[in-house]
Amino acid sequence: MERTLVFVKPDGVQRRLIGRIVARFEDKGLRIVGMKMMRVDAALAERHYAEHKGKPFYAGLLKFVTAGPIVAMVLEGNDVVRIARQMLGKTFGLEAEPGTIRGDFGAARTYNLVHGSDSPESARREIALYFRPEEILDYARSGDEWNFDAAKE
Ligand code: IDP
Ligand code: MG
Repeated sequence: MERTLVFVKPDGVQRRLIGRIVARFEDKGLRIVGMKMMRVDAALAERHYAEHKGKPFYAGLLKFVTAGPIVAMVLEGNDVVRIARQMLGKTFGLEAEPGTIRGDFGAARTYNLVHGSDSPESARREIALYFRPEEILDYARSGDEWNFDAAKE
């Protein structure tokens, strides 16, 4: 099944939104197969956001994601990359639709609460940056037969 990397950014942790953000993904029926609180150091931030190097917001972005602990998750589900991105909403809370995480919890143009991989390729790359293979657990939950389409399992 497809996997994606999602994390609650430092602003989400500081604003005490960890539980409410994680609950969104649980409510959606997605399976959390890895989760940890960690600190992003400068080296990891630079690797993760390499595509943004040279952009005006790059320095601020590195400062933002390294400012405090994050809560990183690997989510699993059919089409989970697209689904998680949809749940995040547009990049900034002041544009994101109500009903999305960014749309419901934020109104800023820099702090945007959550990260989500933007493609299956990015997800593979990013999961490997944040998680060791043994930190990702292969398991089923009782009731998963009602969450995931049998044909796609
Ligand atoms: P995404 O997180 O919605 O995929 P990207 O364009 O990939 O958005 O940018 C990565 C991150 O860089 C954003 O989540 C945000 O934290 C930050 N960022 C992007 N554009 C800006 C900007 O114009 N000003 C400040 N920060 C930005
Ligand atoms: Mg992006």
